[in-house]
Amino acid sequence: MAESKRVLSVIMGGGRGTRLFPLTKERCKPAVPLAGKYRLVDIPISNCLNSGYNRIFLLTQFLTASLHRHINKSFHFDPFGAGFIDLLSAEQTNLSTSWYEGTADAVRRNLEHFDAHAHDLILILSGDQLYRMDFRQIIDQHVATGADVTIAAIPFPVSKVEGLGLMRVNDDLSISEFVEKPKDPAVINSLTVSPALEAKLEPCPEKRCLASMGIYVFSRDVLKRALANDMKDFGKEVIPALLGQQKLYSYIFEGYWEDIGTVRAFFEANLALAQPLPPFNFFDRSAPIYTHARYLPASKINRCSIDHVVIGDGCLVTDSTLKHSVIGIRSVLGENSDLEDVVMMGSDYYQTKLEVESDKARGRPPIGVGRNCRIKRAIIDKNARIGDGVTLSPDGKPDGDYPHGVVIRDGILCVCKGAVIPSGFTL
Ligand code: ADQ
Ligand code: ADP
Repeated sequence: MAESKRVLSVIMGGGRGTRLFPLTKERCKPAVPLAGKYRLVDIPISNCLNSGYNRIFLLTQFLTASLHRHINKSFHFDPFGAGFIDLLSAEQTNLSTSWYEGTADAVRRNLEHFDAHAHDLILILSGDQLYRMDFRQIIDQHVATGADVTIAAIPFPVSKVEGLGLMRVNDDLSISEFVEKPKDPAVINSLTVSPALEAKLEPCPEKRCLASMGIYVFSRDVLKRALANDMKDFGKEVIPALLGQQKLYSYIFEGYWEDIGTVRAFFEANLALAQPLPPFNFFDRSAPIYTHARYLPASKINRCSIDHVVIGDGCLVTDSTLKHSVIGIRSVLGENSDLEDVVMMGSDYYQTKLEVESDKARGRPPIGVGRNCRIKRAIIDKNARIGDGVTLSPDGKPDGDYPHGVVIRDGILCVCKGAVIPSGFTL
């Protein structure tokens, strides 16, 4: 049935990404590296491509150079399949001189770009979530129910619903109530899943609510009418305004789904990949996650102790102890260093032997982690230079800015992109 409707996908690439700062200091959210070799945007793009929807718009506005490079290098479409990924950055027009002022505003300002392509339905996706979904199923349900709008909804434990839109649904999955990010426990309690619906779901010991995943299917005309005003946000304004006016249905998704919009969520979602059985499976070949094919050499590991670690291509690690960590592409680690609970993003390029020697002669550590370092509970952003004998851990320290490009955020120590940490530094 999915083939009977023509679908355009729109990925919301993010506002300023302040909750992911400092990872978004020099790049926009979709370009943030993930799982040692990917970027956040690869997830929604791969879900679209694996579902057969290859006409994709990516809406973004800040620091887009690195995102443009990634998209251009990674996703190429043959001329016969009509596929594309179009990056739409906020731009000044005759009608507007400001930035996108929210998700609905971003979509509204690009409606004319969508209109240039034949379509019946628009699939709106978040750019900062880790999940695998076959979108043909939500599209099929949207068509079968005759819905105007379908919202993907996940049954989520009450203890984790803070910051999410919650809904109540009827037996036929039509939405009867929607509250954006309720804080009041009484409201949250009043929205818990009914026993009748609970009986149809996979069992869970905790009370649950149906949470919006921020994934919407809109029929083309409904979207236009819904945005013919000055509402800024889908969750806050557009969806509540449509309730009772249009046919709103939920599509229930019971797989793994993680919103990775904060430093803590980003850190935990990455480290979860190092678990014995990760909740998100990058090894599933039936729906691969696509990214830039770099043709790097295989990693070389010399005399190391390695326990539950994901290692990207092209790394060089010697005489070190790595535990429960993700080590990104082109990482170089010196002798006798210990890393535990570390997400190291890796490097954009290799230094030549000459460059490393010249760095050392100038007292500047080369890119990577030096010798005799102890690093715990940290995110090391790309191209960071960590000298010898450096100790880094956020334990017992408050969130805030520290010397040499170190920031503690959500209790996790972040070494900023390109930071230079001198030998002997201890935090
Ligand atoms: P949030 O994620 O908090 O809640 P929002 O800030 O609107 O909602 O962001 C949605 C997506 O759009 C994110 O990927 C974000 O990066 C992106 N985005 C935000 N502002 C943007 C802009 N100006 N331009 C381009 N992209 C932008 C929403 C729903 C909730 C739901 C959660 C699930 O409102 O109901 O529960 O998603 O994560
Ligand atoms: P980020 O991962 O932080 O978004 P960029 O997209 O800006 O990084 O950089 C990635 C690309 O830039 C790499 O493919 C690499 O080829 C190139 N690059 C970046 N810095 C350098 C450098 N100093 N020397 C050579 N190439 C570089």
